[in-house]
Amino acid sequence: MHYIKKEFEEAIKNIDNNEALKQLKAQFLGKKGRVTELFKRISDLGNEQKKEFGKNINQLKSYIENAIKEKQTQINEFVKRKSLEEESIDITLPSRVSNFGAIHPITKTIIEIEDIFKSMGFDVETGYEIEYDKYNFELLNIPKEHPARDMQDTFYINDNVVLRTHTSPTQVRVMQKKNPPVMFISPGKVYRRDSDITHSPMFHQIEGLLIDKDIHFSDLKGVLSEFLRMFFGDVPVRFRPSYFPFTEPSAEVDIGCIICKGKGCRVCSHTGYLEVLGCGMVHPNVLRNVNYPKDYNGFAFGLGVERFAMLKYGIDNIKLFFENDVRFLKQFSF
Ligand code: FA5
Repeated sequence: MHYIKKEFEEAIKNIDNNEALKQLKAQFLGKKGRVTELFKRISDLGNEQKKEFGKNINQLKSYIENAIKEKQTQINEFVKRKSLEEESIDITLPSRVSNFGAIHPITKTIIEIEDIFKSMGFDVETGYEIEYDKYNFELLNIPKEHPARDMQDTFYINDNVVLRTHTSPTQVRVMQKKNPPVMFISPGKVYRRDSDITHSPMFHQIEGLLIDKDIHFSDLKGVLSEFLRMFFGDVPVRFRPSYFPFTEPSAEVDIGCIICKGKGCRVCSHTGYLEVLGCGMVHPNVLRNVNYPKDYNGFAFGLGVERFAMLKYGIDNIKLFFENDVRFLKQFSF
């Protein structure tokens, strides 16, 4: 019996996991285990010996049971400590960077322009992208067969409905709804059959309209010059006579070329200036079409958002805005 105990003690010394411990238990206490075998030998003994032998086996059995229990506790504690060590958090590691979305450069430009005009007291209105011919053209003093219709290549849905070619129809819609004075800008998508590196079939415009008593061309010049200074910084601004059917007189506004600083380059066709928007005093026919009183007048303007964004961020191809290449868009996530 003594040698079984010794054998057990030798074996348990080297055990360090639950599986091996289970095997050891079976080896000594299992059905065919060393201790169980001893019990079978009792029947061969005389009465006196039986008692002594039985007592010794029971002592050995409980010794082995206790030793196994103790080992089990040691193994459990070891496993727990090891997993705590392995799972511990290293608070000195740098954090993982999340992939944040960013505002699209066109949306960003619209927000920036809106903020400037809001700071001057302009409201923000919205119009319709699918528009009646009447609003896109006729009420803006562009009757059918008028040559000015050729200025904007139009997507027709049917004879009377178009994808709006500019944001100017919003002028009429707001004036029909509100009595003067009105003072608002209106951003949105517009559509033309047009496509090259500076023209896209879908692009964004921002319309502006101010109607009140005693409004002069000098007010138009003052508001737009201040807006351009706030958006582009200190650049030269030039008003050039132009033609739009819905304004009279009409003008186009240029800023000193941002690329060559006015020296003349390919981008500004060696003129030193870049055209940025169209404007003018609202044509009396347009005011008459919305039944505004005769003592009210005002000015309107319309600008291309992509053009503003391209100039501000030095982008040379309008398509980049719409290809949704994340590498391009990421550069604006500041
Ligand atoms: C107009 O659309 C007038 N409605 C602007 C206006 C409003 C004048 C109120 C007077 C009073 P124009 O066709 O020039 O004007 O377009 C305005 C701007 O839109 C242009 O200066 C240009 O920057 C931009 N633009 C025109 N076509 C495209 C296009 N296909 N892709 C991108 N931008 C364009």
